[in-house]
Order: sequence, then structure tokens, then C-alpha cells
Amino acid sequence: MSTQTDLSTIADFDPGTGVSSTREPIRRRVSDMQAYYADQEAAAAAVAGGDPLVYEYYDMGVQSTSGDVAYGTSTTFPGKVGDEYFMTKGHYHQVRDRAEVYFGLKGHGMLLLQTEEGAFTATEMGPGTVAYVPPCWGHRTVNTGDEDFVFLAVYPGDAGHDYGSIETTGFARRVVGVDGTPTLTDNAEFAR
Ligand code: S6P
Ligand code: ZN
Repeated sequence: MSTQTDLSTIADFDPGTGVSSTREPIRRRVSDMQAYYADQEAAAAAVAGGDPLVYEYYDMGVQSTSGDVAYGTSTTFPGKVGDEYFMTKGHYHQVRDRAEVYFGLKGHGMLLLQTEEGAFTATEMGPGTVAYVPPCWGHRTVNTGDEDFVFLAVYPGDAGHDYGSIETTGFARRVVGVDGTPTLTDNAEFAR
């Protein structure tokens, strides 16, 4: 059996930083996801004050077939919008039953998981943490520390990404700083 994957296109990355020297990252600033944050005044002020980079991630270029295993690194920078920590947009996989494994490389964060049926759970991540995203669970990561939060993500090549569902409903919980401690709070705008 032959594979159509061109191995010369498969990228490597620095396991200390997540950075790949051969691929361009996808970058998200506050302005790319202003409506995701609870404090709209703080989000507007952040955009006006320089529009900081919230996160960047590399897709390492594996082709999107069910037999391939895609992987990438993701870096969420330290920071907050209001009292809410910097986070990824979050998504379900387009093919819902495709699972994913995260492996913590640097810094500290939280992985939020939810189902479309209303279940929610969260797990803390740090260097060496292995976290599993089961089939059908939406996932978002949050940097709860004061350095870059970096992890490796590995998932089936045909998983795809559905951002629209999270954009519409939000996540059931937000992660905010309460007296300096990352704390899960109910999201008042969450619409199941
Ligand atoms: C891909 C995996 C991660 C995210 C990355 C950015 O399935 O879950 O590589 O793509 O953390 O998050 P998001 O929600 O913008 O794709
Ligand atoms: Zn994913």
C-alpha cells in the first residue's frame, strides 16, 4: 500500500517553544475574537491599545485523510481581557467523533471540554501533562500562568474544525482571575 503524503512537507518544531522554522503559524489577536470575551469594554480597550496577540498555532502540514495523523503546536500567550485569561476560540471537530491528544510542553493552562448535550469538565495542564479530548467534545485552552502556554496536539487527519458552533453558543464556563487565582465561573451568555 502506498501513501500520498510527501514526507518532505512534514514539519518539525522546537519542543521547548512549539515554534516550527518551516511553517507559518496562524495568529489570533484580540480583534479576531473580541466577541468571545465577557468584558466588551476591556476587549475594545485592548484592541485600541495595540491589539495584542492572544495565541498562535502551527498546522504541521499532514494531509487530511482518515488514515493520516495530523499534529500541530499551539501557544497561548499570558494576558487577560478584563479579568478573563487569554484563550483560544475553541472548536468541535467537523467530524464530531474524532478525538485528540494534547501534550503539555511549556507553561500552565486549563483545557475546557464540553459536549453539545450540556456536559462540562476542565483539566489543568502543564509541562508533560497528557490530556485527552474524547470524541464529540468541544475544546478550548486557556493560559492561566504568566509565561507562554505551549502544547502539542495530535488528531485524526480528517477531523476538520467547526468554529461556528462555539461562536454561537460560547463555552459553559469562563476562566477568570479571582484574587490572582484562576477560577471557573458560569458563563452568563452561554446558550445551549
Ligand atoms: C486542533 C487543536 C489545536 C487548536 C489550537 C488553536 O484540533 O485542537 O491545535 O487548533 O489550539 O485553537 P482553535 O480553537 O483556534 O483551533
Ligand atoms: Zn481540536
